[in-house]
Amino acid sequence: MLPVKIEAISIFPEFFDVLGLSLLGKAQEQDLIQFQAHDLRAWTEDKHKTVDDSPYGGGAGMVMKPEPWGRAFDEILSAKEASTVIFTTPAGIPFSQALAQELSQKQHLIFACGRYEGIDQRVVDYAATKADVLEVSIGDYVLNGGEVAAVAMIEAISRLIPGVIGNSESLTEESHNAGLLEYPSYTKPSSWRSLDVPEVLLSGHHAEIDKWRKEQSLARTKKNRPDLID
Ligand code: 6GU
Repeated sequence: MLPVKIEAISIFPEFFDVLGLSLLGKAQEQDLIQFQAHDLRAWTEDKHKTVDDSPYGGGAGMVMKPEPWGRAFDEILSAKEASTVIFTTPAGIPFSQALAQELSQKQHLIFACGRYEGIDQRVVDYAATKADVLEVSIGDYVLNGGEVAAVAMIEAISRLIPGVIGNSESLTEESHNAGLLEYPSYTKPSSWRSLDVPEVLLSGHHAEIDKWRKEQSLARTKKNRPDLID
């Protein structure tokens, strides 16, 4: 199997250094995933490596100018392979486990990370003439840039790529939970600082344990995420 290619374009490629750690680092060593972070400034042509300018129409902040992005896509997108470009933006569609699942089936992903007040919209329109394009947000809050959001999405996507997680049971167990939050977990010791592990988990009675876990999932979901119930 060809490795899944995941690239990121950013003015702070160092944000992606963390992807060399842990499971994702191993997945790259095993050639399941090929990850590469690019510095957008490599595609500037002026002495100051300018990537932003003031917005047409006025307003606060700066907008990322289109030319460096255009050159980056011309180099990274090839006519030979199908690519999906993900623009990170708080104005995007919500990221979800379902979207992670869908993106984990792709052969080539490119995360285009905006900073400042965003990227000139023509960059998105241009990329859409060469690739599948999505504008994606990780939640209803504002980050200074898309890098941390891209790292979160890359981790969620990568662990769904076959072979990346040794124990594929952890993946099936998660999907069994369909729609509800995970039940609480415990390990040894059975008593710690006067706090005891729930008796049922020590009983070895698997039907009772399953029943208890389902109840806990439901109770936790009602408390923490009532919007998920129905
Ligand atoms: Cl993808 N980018 C930025 N800058 N802020 C965000 C976000 C993305 N998702 C939520 N907030």
